[in-house]
Amino acid sequence: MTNVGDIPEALPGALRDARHVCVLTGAGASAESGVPTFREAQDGLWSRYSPQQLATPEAFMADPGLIWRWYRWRRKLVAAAEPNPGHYALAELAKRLSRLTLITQNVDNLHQRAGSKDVIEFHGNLFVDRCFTEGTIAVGDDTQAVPKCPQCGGLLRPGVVWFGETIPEAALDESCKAAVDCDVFLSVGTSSEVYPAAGLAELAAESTALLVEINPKPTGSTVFDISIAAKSGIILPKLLELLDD
Ligand code: BV8
Repeated sequence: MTNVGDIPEALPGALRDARHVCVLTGAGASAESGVPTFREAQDGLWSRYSPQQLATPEAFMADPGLIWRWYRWRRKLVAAAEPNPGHYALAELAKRLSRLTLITQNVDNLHQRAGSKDVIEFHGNLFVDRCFTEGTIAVGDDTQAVPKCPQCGGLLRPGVVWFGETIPEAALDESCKAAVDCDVFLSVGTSSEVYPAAGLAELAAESTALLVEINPKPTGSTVFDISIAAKSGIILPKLLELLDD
């Protein structure tokens, strides 16, 4: 059922009565903060690249300098962005509902900056550096075009999960458990194209959960009971308001 822009009457009550709500966010949840979504054309210098080409270990090994320039451009852009009303509403929902698990595909730290706690970072974090060889978190010299690992002297890389890389085990395990256990699965601002993140909704669909997606555009996913065709920065604060009605 697609509701254009409005919230089905049963949804606030379903959230209020839920023992456990699982929320998965994607790049669309940060769109109203001015952070380009993953598949939107990138602007300027980066417009000739597809993020999927750049966000890979192969691209990093081929030209670590290029990849560091891209991530540093994104760090600057995201650091200048502010959480939007959708981020704040999710942080508040977690305080008001019995139990809310927040899983994000985003690497922009905006949920944490909006006050969300225990965020499961399914694809890592843009602001963390890791040793490319050891995988350990490290702090390099940011003045270097390609920072080096202070422990082993190897290359440092951004602490995100690239295409072709596995999801951090704890994040994957905790996310699957929440998807299976939840009474409501709320997907916010994702095209549901990237796996295994997109598989979490399919996991929830195998149980008795109510599945809801919030996205102004239709996604290819067929597992959702309710699709709200609207922006998350509009709908999530409205949902919060309706909780008390
Ligand atoms: C892996 C970090 C095992 C980096 C990212 C099946 C099973 C397993 C794997 C695969 C599979 N099929 C294919 C694969 C491989 C691949 C994959 O899924 N490819 C896709 C392209 C088909 N998956 C992997 O490689 C994953 N690893 O599975 O390991 C393995 C190992 C080897 C070989 C095989 C398997 C790792 C994937 C992680 C990649 N890293 N990010 C970085 O950021 O630099 S993914 C990247 O895509 C971002 O994290 C982004 O969040 C994520 C998903 O995209 P979305 O968030 O949905 O963003 P998108 O732009 O697509 O959509 C935004 C949506 O928002 C739109 O629908 C739009 O309408 C909506 N929107 C816009 N404005 C708003 C809005 N919504 C609400 N409000 C608004 N205002």
